[in-house]
Amino acid sequence: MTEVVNIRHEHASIREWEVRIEQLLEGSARDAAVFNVNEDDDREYDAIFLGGGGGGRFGAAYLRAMGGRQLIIEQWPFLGGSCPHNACVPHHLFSECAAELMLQRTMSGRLWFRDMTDVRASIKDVVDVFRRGRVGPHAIMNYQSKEQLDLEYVLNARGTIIDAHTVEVAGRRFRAKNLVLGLGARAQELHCPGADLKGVFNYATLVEDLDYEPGDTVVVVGGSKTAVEYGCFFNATGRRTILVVRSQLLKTITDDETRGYVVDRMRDQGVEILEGALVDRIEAGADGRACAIHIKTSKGIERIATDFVFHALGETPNSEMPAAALGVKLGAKNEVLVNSQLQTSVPNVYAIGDLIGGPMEMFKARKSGVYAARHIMGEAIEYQPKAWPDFLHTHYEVSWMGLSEQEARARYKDIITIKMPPDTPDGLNVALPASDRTMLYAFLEPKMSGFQKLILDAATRRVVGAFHVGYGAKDAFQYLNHLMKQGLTIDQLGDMDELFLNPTHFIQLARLRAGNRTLRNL
Ligand code: KPC
Repeated sequence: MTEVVNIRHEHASIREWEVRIEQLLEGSARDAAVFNVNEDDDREYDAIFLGGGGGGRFGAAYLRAMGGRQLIIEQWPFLGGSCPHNACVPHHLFSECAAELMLQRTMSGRLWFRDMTDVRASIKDVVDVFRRGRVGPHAIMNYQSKEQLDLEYVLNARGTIIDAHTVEVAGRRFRAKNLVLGLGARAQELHCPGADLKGVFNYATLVEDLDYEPGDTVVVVGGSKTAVEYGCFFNATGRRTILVVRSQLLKTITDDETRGYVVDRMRDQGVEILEGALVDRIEAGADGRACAIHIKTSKGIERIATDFVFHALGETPNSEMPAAALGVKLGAKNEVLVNSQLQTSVPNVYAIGDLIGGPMEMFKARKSGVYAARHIMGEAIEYQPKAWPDFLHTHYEVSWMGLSEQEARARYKDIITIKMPPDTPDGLNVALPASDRTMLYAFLEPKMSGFQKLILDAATRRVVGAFHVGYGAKDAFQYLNHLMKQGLTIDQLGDMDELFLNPTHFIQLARLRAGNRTLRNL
């Protein structure tokens, strides 16, 4: 029988939330449902948000801010969903380690940098750092949602959909005018003999289950963002890292030249990339843990000894319950189908976030939640994720927006590019770009100092695409993308005020060319 505690009139600090969440996750209170429900409010709920990840939390917050009444029901003992628990936050931690380790290895023995020749960083230590620290962000989510956003929620108990207006949780039924489904997605399974062995991980099981130090060879299955992000971290720790990719690595970077720079630098770091390769089976050792993986390529089957296999094959929406309970229509990838008001095929039932399919990104989760809330509260809205800026991490941060050079050439008659390093006989071996956190590379290993490219339509002088490999440009791309959609020209870009060398050189390079009546490459 689930114990129920209503904390509505308690006001725990962030630190007190950390302790409570630890108890709820692992300790004495594991089975207690946490109710933060306003028993004094007799209004009907405008919406129950089933799932308190980024979508549910932002949607609920917006609806509350607009004067509505909401309830979030979340099976984990914290809000924020997979982001702080096993997805974005650990990925960013690991990617920061990858960047830091690449710098230390590149500078090894120079300046103040220690000799890194025989240094192998512990994967388990970093995972443990995350595991110990993640209740911090969890606690902030619960505190902020209750004390600052005045949200109602039920945590640590699974909600069951009864009908389009009713959810049961911890033995109690809640009714609302609308239901907003934000049930998220889960890692797709690897299907091959041995896939369930100890030593085979995905992004979620890695941070829950890793209880040994992986050996000197890591095999990553997949060619997506997640595969690359985790693979580059494993590589940076000092392990042989092999990426097994069914088709082509990082197809998501649409600009060939940028993708080439990114993949070449990964190879320089020693990442081995097997394209056109499939997993045949994973072999168990005497201890029951994976001891080798068999890879099928055009050359036949290759056996690679490893005690650590990581797979990243995409995500499957958690649509089973709403499909069974409500009959919401699903798409080909099990995503809940919604219109541009986030409405499902069932009246008064909305769906948001990863549950509605790609892009499974935080901005879409949060925005779709907010747009659903606005529609529920009577606003005429339309939302479809399109033309968003994007990024991934290798050992670098890679950011992009708009059209690749090839796409732009197919669409426009006359395309101009502005690049750093420029096309000169010296190739990449010049000390530019010299930007945020690439200054040491620029001076000591110029080839590694990044790559930047701006793509312009000469006729309108408009920016139609931009690509950046380095650090610190993600923030700029959030705003640049917005400006590009409003018709940003080279003249407007060149008239901005750059801060030092700038995370991107685009402002000053644009200024150098903006005086040309007929634009030219740079
Ligand atoms: C702590 C942090 O910003 C990462 S977790 C974000 C979850 S949420 O704010 O609900 O999107």
